Amino acid sequence: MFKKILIANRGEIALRIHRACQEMGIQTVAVHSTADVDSMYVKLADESVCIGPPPSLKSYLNVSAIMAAAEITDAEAIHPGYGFLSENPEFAEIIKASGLSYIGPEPDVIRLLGDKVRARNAMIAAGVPVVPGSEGAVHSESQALRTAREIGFPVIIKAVGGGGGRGMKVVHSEAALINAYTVARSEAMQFFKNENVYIERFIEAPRHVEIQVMADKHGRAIHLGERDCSLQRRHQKLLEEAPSPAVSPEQREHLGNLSARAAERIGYSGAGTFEFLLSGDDFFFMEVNTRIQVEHPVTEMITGMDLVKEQINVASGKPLSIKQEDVVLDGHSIECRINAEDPDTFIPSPGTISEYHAPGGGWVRVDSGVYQGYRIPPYYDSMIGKLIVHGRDRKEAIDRLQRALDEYVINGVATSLPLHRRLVRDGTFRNGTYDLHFLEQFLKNTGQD
Ligand code: MV4
Repeated sequence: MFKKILIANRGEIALRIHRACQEMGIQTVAVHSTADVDSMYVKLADESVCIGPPPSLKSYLNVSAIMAAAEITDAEAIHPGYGFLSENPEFAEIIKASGLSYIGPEPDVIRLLGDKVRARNAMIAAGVPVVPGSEGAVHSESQALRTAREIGFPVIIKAVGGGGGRGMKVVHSEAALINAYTVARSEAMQFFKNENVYIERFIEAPRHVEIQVMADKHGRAIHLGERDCSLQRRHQKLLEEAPSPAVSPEQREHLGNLSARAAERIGYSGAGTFEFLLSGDDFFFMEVNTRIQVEHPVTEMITGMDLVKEQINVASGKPLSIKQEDVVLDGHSIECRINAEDPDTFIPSPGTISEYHAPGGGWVRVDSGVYQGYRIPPYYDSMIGKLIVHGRDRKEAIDRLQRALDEYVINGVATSLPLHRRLVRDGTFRNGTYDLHFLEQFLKNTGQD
């Protein structure tokens, strides 16, 4: 096992990784920008290294500075967390070439899944259902038009190098296709340095359901059920839950096994998320996220497994700690993302937290790196923490969430707490029938958007 791990991230996830290391007897190295010296994760880490000024490009995305920090502290492995360098195959390659371990999949697997057309083809080969769409990238206007006619409108144009919802164009008619195709290509070039795009049939009001997979370096993968992440606004998730209120035990087992077998086929190792859209009774593969995700705690709460510890275990070469038949999904868990932002306009609200009181009691978990008197810097993502609850069933989890949200005090900055408090009292949320477009509608109806 590793003796020392460098955590190439900040905020609540850096603290989350530190805690797993602590319990495993592993020393931690925190890296931080000059804006993050006062962060909780920096205070708690065994060692810390300043890697640059506030802008991410000069600190958390600065590969040379991070490698230098690993070198001077004698770290044996690097955990990338989420965001920043977490899905960058070159970063993983440099770490391996330097004789260190990367806590995540092999660079070539990250590269394969980062190319959305190659990923889609790998899933087709593994028997995973995909949306009807173009066979690979679409290289001309006439090919775009032919493909769209074949699969039928509406269609969605996506960047081969994209993902996470960035650079997509929904097209409702032939008349709008050519212009959308041209714009999509130029935006793809601009955002992802790859102009290639592909086309899929657009699924109108689906749910976002994702399967958590964990794989070791000995060719074995298991699944840990699904999370429902349909409550989102502009591709920013606001609340996640497990299990999904829309997935039956039979669907879970089927989709879970398909995902785990696909992971084994492509030589996957570490934690991975297979993203699907659910429309009626049909599942369609979207993409694989090759990192630990923000919403991983809801899976931890219903499985009792520590996913970060398991990531570290399998990265060190150990086999999976648990067999598929020993995975038990127990009860229901919900996570609220707490952002320092205006709950109506979603404009970030950095500043000093003047009063802070986190909720407590049984089956309530708070993953956050902030404290009373902490100054939230303006340079990074506005998420300052997550409130996670567990209940024996969905109703108990929601009632507990409502109670915990009412207890939570964060003053000095605007937060998403008031929005969450309205949401947990909403009938559609409570009956579990919401889809991807529900939140946008909810914000309109409650007159706050
Ligand atoms: C889609 C879609 C409808 N039809 N693809 C956005 C994130 C990326 N993983 C895929 N996304 C979508 N792809 C087809 N063929 C709708 C979305 C989508 C979405 C998906 C998941 C979570 C939030 C979303 C919000 C808007 C659109």
